[in-house]
Amino acid sequence: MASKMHPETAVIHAGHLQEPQGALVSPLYQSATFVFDRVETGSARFAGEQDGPIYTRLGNPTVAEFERRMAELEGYDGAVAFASGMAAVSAVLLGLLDQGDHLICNTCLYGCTHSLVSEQLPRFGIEVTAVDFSDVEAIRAAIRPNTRMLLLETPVNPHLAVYDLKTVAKLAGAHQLISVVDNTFMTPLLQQPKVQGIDIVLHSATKYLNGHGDVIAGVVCADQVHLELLRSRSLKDIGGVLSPHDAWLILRGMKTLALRMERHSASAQVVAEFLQRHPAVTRVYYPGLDGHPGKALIGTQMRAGGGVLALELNADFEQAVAFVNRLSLFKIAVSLGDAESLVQHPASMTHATYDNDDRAKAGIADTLIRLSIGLEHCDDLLADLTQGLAPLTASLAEEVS
Ligand code: 3LM
Repeated sequence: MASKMHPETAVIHAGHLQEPQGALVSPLYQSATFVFDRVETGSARFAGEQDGPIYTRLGNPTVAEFERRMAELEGYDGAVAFASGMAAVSAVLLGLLDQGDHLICNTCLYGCTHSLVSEQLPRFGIEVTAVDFSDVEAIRAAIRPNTRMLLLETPVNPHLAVYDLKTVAKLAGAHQLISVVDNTFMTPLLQQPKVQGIDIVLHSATKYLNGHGDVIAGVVCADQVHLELLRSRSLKDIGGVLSPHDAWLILRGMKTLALRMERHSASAQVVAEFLQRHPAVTRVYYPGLDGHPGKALIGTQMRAGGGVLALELNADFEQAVAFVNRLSLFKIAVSLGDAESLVQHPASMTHATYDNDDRAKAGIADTLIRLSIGLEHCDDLLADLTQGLAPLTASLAEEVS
C-alpha cells in the first residue's frame, strides 16, 4: 500500500511502526541495547539469520521508521540515518569510495562538504576534481579511468544554481559512475532525483525534514546495491548513528513537511520578486524567478523553487553587513528550513571553508547574503526587509539627485 501514497500522505504514514498497543504515534525506543531471550537468538541476529534489534548503532526501531519513511518518499529500496548531514555525506564518500578512486563534484557545494572533499578525501588517497556542473562537457572531460562518483547539490548552497539531473544521471550511467545528489534544499516533496535516474540521494535532516531547528541529523537513500556498504562500513564501523530521540522528533516534524514546503516556497517567491524590484538590490538568486536558468526545470525536475534565496546589494561590503545587522525578524544565523526566517553571510559563515580563489570559482561573491524564508506572514518579512534596505535606498536617491 505504501508505494501508492501521495507524498503528502507518505510524510505522515509511510513506514509506520507496527506495535502491539496500537499507538497512533509510534513510541520512542530510547534504548541503547536490546535483550535476547537466549544466546541463540542473539547469535542469529548477529548472523543476519533473524530480524530484530541488537544494539542502536546497528539499528533501532524508531530510527528505522524514519528510514522507511525517507526511502518511500525518495523512491529507493531503503535509507540509512546518520547523526548529521555531514555524517551522511561522509558515509557516502568514505563508505563507497576506495583509495585510488576519483570523485567529480561541483565547484560549489555546502562549505563543510567542500572541505571534506578537498581536505579530507585526499588524506585517504581519493582524488577529487571540481567542475561546473552546468557544463556537461566539462564533467565528461574530467572523467578518468578511476572515476567512481559524481556529487552535486541542486539547487546549490548558497547561490541556488540548478542543474539538470537527467543529464547528470545519463552521463553517470554511460560511464558506470555512482551519481549522488544532496537534496537538502528541495526535500522529496519538491524534487525526487531518483525519478531522473540518480543513484543516491542524501539530506541534512537538520533542515526542512525536521523543520523545527532543534535537531542535527542526516539520511542517505539508496538501492540495495549500495545499502549494505552504507550500513556495514559507514554506520556500523564509522559509527555516526542518529539518536532515537532525534529520529522521533524528525518523524513528528515531517508530518507537516508538505504544508511547510508549500508555504516556504510561496513566500520565497514573493520575497524574491519584491527584492528583484527593489532599487537597492542588484541581483536576486532564486530558481522561481524569470531569467533564472533553473526556472525551466520547475514543473519537470522541481515542483517549486524552495525556501532559500540569495541576494547582492547595490552597496559595498560594510553597507551589506549593516543591512543584515538592521534586520530584526530575520535572525542572523546559519542553517535553513526552520519556521524562523534566517539571514547569513556565506563568505564568512557557511562557506568560510573556501579559500578566496575557490570561493570565486564557486561563484560566491563576498557581498552575497543568503535568506532562509520561514513560515511567518509574508507581509512581516517584507516590512523587515523594507526597513533594513531603507538607508541604502535613501543614499542611492541622494547619489541620483
Ligand atoms: C547551512 N548547511 O547553513 P548538517 N548539505 C547541505 C547543507 O546545507 C548542510 C549540510 C549538508 C548549513 C549548516 S553551517 C555551519 C550550518 C546542502 C548544512 C550538512 O551536518 O546537518 O549541518 O548538514 O547552509
